[in-house]
Amino acid sequence: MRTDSAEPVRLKDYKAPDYLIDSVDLNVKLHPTAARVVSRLSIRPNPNGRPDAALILDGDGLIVKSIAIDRAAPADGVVVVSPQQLALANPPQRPFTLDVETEVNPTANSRLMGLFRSGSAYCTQCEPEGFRRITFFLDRPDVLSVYTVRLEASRAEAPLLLANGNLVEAGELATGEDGVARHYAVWHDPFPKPSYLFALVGGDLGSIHDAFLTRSGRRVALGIYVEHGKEPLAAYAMDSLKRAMAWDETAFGREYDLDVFNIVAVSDFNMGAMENKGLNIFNDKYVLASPATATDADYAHIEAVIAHEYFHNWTGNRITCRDWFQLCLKEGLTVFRDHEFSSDMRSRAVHRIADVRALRAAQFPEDAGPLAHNVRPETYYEINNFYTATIYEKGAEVIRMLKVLIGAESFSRGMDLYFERYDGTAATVEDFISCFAEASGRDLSDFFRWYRQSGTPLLEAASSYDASAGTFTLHLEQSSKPTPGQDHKEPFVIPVALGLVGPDGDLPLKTETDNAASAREIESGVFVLSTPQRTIIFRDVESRPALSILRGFSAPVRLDYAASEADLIRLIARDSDSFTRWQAAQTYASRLLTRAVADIGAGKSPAEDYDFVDALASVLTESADPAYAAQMITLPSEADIARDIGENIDPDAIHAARFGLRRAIGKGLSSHLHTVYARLAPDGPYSPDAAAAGRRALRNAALDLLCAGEPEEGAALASRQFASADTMTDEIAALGALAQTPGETREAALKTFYRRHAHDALVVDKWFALQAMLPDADTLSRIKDLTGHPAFSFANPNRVRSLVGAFATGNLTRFNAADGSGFDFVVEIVLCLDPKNPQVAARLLSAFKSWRTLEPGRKALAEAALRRIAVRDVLSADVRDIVDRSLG
Ligand code: 0A1
Ligand code: ZN
Repeated sequence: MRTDSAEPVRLKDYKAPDYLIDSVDLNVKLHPTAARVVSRLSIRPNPNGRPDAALILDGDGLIVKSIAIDRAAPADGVVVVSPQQLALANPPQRPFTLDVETEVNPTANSRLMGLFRSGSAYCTQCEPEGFRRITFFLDRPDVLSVYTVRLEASRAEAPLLLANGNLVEAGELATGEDGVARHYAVWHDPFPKPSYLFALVGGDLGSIHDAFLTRSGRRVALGIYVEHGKEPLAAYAMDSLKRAMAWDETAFGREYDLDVFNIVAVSDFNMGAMENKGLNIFNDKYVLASPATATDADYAHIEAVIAHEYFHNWTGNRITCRDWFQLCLKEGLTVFRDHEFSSDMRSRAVHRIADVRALRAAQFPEDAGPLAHNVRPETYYEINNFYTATIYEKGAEVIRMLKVLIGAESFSRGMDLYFERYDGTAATVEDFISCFAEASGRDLSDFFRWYRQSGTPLLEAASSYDASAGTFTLHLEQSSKPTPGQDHKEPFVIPVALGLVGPDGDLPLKTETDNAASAREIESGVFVLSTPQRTIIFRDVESRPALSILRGFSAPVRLDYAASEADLIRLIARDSDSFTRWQAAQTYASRLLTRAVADIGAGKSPAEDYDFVDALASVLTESADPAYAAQMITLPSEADIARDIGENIDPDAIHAARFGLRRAIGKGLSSHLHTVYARLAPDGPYSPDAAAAGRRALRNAALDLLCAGEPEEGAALASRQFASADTMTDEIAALGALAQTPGETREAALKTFYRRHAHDALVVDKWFALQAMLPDADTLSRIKDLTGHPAFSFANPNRVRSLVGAFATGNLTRFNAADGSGFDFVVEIVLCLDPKNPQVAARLLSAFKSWRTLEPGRKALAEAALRRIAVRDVLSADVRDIVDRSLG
């Protein structure tokens, strides 16, 4: 719990540790309520630390049973212990050992940090500060130690005993007085690692096994452990793992380094997964899949998360972070790597669009609101709250920009240098960037502002065409609004990839400049804006071109460019860049939707636009890639529209406007949509691959529009699909389509879906989420009822996220209901969850991050709801931090 006087942790206060811990020997006796942990630490003064400093080990709620220094009981007063700290005021100034025995209660651990239970299994989560809930330690990422872990448990309760590294020994123990047959296993991890990468698992689990031969000939035994009976559901995860291992060798030259790589899936987990050395622990949502239970999106997520955690072995584990301010060093880079992997496994164009949609949905609002923070933060109160879209997704975008800026070759040399120079160390973002400066010979100090300044820059573009001179002039300006603690921003270094599109496609880029370097830069199609503004003149342009700007989304900025509607139509038809072609359709739709919201607000009915509908018709008839066409016909989300409008948001008007445009497109494109729907009917055996998934995506996008345009015919199609679907993708899409219309059919379908899948918690989560996102007026009372459903539990983070999380982040109209009922509900849940699982409570509360953009009535209600939390005397540090910053 944090008091109001708590001081933040500051980057500028970083000091090397005064002591190092070379090795850790842990002996863990698993027990449901009284697990014993005996730890032997080999400690020595750090030559780079302060001599004679006190040694203060972190703890969190630990019960101490015994302590020894160099195997002897310390004299009175030598060691001062509390549940939160173990302190030696005058530790030996030479190498010594410290033995500490602690007791913890895994069953009572509802925070799911440290040693806890998921079902009957024991598992751990130590990032960022969970190891101190197991034993006293210098629980900071720059203390690297070699771990040997002996695990002991009842054989019946936990026949499986896993820890990091390689298994060195295992065996039976004499049956104790209690008649329980016990056994043990010893694991050794030769790679020095920080405590946050420690893991153990004990339990009775099923498994699948495979092997991977690295390119230098190491045979790695692969295991995935799941609940008994679920083994076949782990096959896709195993396949993804092998592809990720092979890809990392070819794309980044990185090989796996232990003899074993294990993954354990558990159903109670705060996050997606965790990259513990050699023993990844996963939320089972990112492991288990079958065509009948997982959607295509689920398959894509499994592939990405399996790869992400595996890639951490080099970016995170072999090279770790000096301190938690450097979190993006491992997370942004690893997200960049998993995006590249998924792009290579699937359609790069479609993947880029999906990534940008996700960035705009999660990161842009963060950057525009009270929770905005740097990609490399400089202060924090609670590090748990910094596992954010900014650190992860924007962190990845920054690296992507770096690659665009210095080119693929220099980028690759920089990566090699980084691996070579920093392997085995705890590094900083400066260390990382210095490798690219060296590899490219470029000064990247201004580029570093992306790490030091928060907020999404606005890129304004204006153009003019001079027919007589044959010139096209482009003026670019950047500006950045103040963000918390940063009133003034220096210009960002923004790579702007662009092209000019004529009636038949791309035009050659010729510029009017005497400066050869600048001409080369512009003719390459990537223009670097590193000053507040710049003008480029293109010559030999025969007719007014359409500007295709920010190709591939070359920088994480907001773009303001008043393209004519005719230009947008040309880009939709002709742009050679698949991202800007899609963006042109989104921009057009967003313009129609923004106008419609204003019309609805003024009591008028929105005007229809046939040109846009015609352009989408051509997409449907001409596009060769169904997955891409699906993206093209999917309108901006309600949250996208809210962001484009930016202030004085009325979510109900946005909902009505979007529904109106969907209906207009559904009606206007009816025959095209019917044709697509019929043409893409499932044929042949199921495949999770991108091509098959793309066909399903387009067919279901067509169904969605048909249901909006022709409710009765659409519902008939959806009912048929719901009855006969043999994939979860098609089944949940049909249910979603039926759920658009309140009434008996919807309720009957919801009941059927539950009956079909009641035994599968992950599928029931989809059922919770779908209902939580219904725009109907009675959704909140439905959700309240569902919190009492036998399949729901506040103790399980997946359940909470699928019901309450989906409501707070995915139901714009009802969460922001005009009477404040949505805010009140979420606040009530946050307060009730906080004492049990503060991390999940705080995450839920961050759904309020855009409250200041709402219209005055809703804004006042949101503020009042937040204040009800803020006035509480007892809050976790996690929730206190989010509520204070949200109101700050
Ligand atoms: N490093 C993990 C994310 C993670 C962070 C904290 C956790 O604690 C509950 C769990 C996982 C990743 O990037 O996948
Ligand atoms: Zn990660």
